[in-house]
Amino acid sequence: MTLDEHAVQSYGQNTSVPSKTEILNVVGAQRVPGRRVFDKVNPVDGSVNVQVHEADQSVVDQAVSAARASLTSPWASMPVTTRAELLRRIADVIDERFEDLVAAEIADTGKPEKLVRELDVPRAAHNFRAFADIISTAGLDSFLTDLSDGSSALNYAVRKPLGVVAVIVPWNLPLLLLTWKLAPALACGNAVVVKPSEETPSTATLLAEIMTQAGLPEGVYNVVHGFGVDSAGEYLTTHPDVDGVTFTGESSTGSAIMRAVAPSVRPVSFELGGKNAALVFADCDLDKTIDGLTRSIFLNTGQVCLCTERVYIQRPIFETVVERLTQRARQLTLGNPMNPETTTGPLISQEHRKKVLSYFDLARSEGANTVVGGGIPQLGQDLERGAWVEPTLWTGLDNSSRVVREEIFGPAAALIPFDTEEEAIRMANDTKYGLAAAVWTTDLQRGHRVAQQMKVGMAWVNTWYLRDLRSPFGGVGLSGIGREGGMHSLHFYSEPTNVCVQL
Ligand code: NAD
Ligand code: 6OD
Repeated sequence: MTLDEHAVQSYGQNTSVPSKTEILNVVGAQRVPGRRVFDKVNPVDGSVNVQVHEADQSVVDQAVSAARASLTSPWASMPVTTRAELLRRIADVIDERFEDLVAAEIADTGKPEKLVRELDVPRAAHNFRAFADIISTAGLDSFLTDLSDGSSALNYAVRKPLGVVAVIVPWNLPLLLLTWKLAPALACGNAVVVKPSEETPSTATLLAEIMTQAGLPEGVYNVVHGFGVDSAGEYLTTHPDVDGVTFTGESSTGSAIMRAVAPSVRPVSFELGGKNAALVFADCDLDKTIDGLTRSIFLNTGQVCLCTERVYIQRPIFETVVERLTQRARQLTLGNPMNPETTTGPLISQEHRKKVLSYFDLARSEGANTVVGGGIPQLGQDLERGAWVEPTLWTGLDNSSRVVREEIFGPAAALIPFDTEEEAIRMANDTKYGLAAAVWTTDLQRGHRVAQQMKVGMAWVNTWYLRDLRSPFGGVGLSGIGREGGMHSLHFYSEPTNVCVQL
C-alpha cells in the first residue's frame, strides 16, 4: 500500500474515525519502513489506530543522503522568484488538502476541530505565503569602502543555503511549528530532514505528499520518525552530514542537542520551554483582560509554549479576577474534538498527564488553594481512557513554590497578588525562563514601560499570541537561543558570503 493510499484510508475527507494504519519514513520519493514500529495512541480515548515505523540509523543515513543529493540542480539553481512561487503553490495545496490535514491533526492530538480549522491548518498555509513574500523582498548588505589611496572597494554579500537542515519539532502545534521552520528553510534553498514528535507523526508525513503535489524537487523534504535518545532524534543531531539543527521543544532536550552538535560546531536555533507571566494592573480593561487571560491560560489545554502559567494581579482587583477567571474555567467544555461545543481537548498523552497531575498534587502539598479543577474530569465511558485533566487555578502560592517556578505545560495557572509595579516586574522576571509575557493595563505609558522591562523574547500589551510573522520569535535564558521570524529566520537558514572587489 502506498503512503497516498494509507493517507486516504486514514485521513480521507469523509473518515471521521480513522482505521488502523501504518506511517512510514519518507526518503526522497520512497516510503521506507523501520526495523521497529511503535503505537500512536489517540489521547482522546486511548485507542491505537496508527503504527509508526521508527527510523533506525540506516534510514536516517538514507534521508540525510537524499537531502544532500537534492542540493544540486534544479533546487540549487532555482531563481528566488521561482522558489517563492513554489512556496505559494505549497500554500495552495495545503488549502486544497485542508480537510485531510484537519483530520490528521485531530487524530494525533485530539484538539477541538474548531481550533485546528482556525489556527493550525490556516497558519501552515500562511507560513509559506509569508516567507514567499519575505524571501522575495529580502536584500543583503552592500557598501563601498574608501581606501587610503583614493580608490575604493565594493563589498556585497550573497546568500547561500545552510545545506541539510535537521528540523526537530514537538507535539503541541505539530503542523504549525513544523511549517514555521520549513517555510523559511525552503525559502533559503535548504533541504530538510524532519523529525516530528513521536506523538504526532501524521501531518509531517502528509506534508510529503503536499510537497510532491506542489512540485518540490525530490529529496528536498524527508521525514524520519521516532524518539530522541538512541533513536531518530539522536541519529540526526549527531549525523556528520547535517549542516544545522533547528529545534523546538523542552529546555532539557535543547541542552542535550547542544551537546550532540558541539563536537562538529554546527549552528542551532532553539525555541524552548517557558514559565510565562501575565501582569494584570488595577487599571486594566477587565472584560478584555479576562478574555485574554482565559485564552492565554487554557488555549490548546495549556499546551502552547507561550501560555500563561503565572498571573500577577494588582491587589484591588485580585478577588474579582480570581472569581471571574474561575467562572470562565468552569465554562470550558471538555470532550470529543468533533463536537462544535468543545473548547478544550485532552493532554497529548498519559505520560504527560502523569506529569501535569503530579503538579496538581505538588500544589496541594505546597499549600495552594485550588480554586477550580485540580483533578481528572468525569467525561463518560468513551473518554475514560483519554488523557484528560481539569482546567485548574490556584491561589495561595508565591514565587518560592516549585509550581510557580517549573514549566507544567497544562491548563493550569497560579494567581498571585501584588501591590506595586516594581514588585510585579520583579516577580515576573524572577525565573530562569524568558519566553513571553503579557501586560494588561489601560495606561499605555505603563504598558510600554513594563513590557520593555520584561526579560523575555516577546512581550505583549493588552493582547496575547498576536503574531506578525516578520517579528522576532524566541526566548532568553532557558527559553532558547536565537530568534526566528522574518529576516531572523533568513539569517539562521542561510549563510552569507561577502565578496569584496577592489575597484
Ligand atoms: P521534547 O523536547 O520532549 O521533544 C521535542 C522533539 O525533540 C520531539 O520530536 C522529540 O522526539 C525530540 N527529541 C527528544 N529528545 C531528543 C534528543 N535527545 N535528541 C534529538 N531529538 C530529541 O518536547 P515536547 O514534549 O515534544 O514539547 C513540549 C515542550 O516544547 C515544552 O517544554 C514547550 O514549552 C516546548 N515548546 C517550546 C516552543 C517555543 O517556541 N519556545 C514551542 C512549542 C513547544
Ligand atoms: O506562532 C508561532 O510562530 C510560534 N512559533 C508559536 C509557538 C508556540 C509554542 O507552542
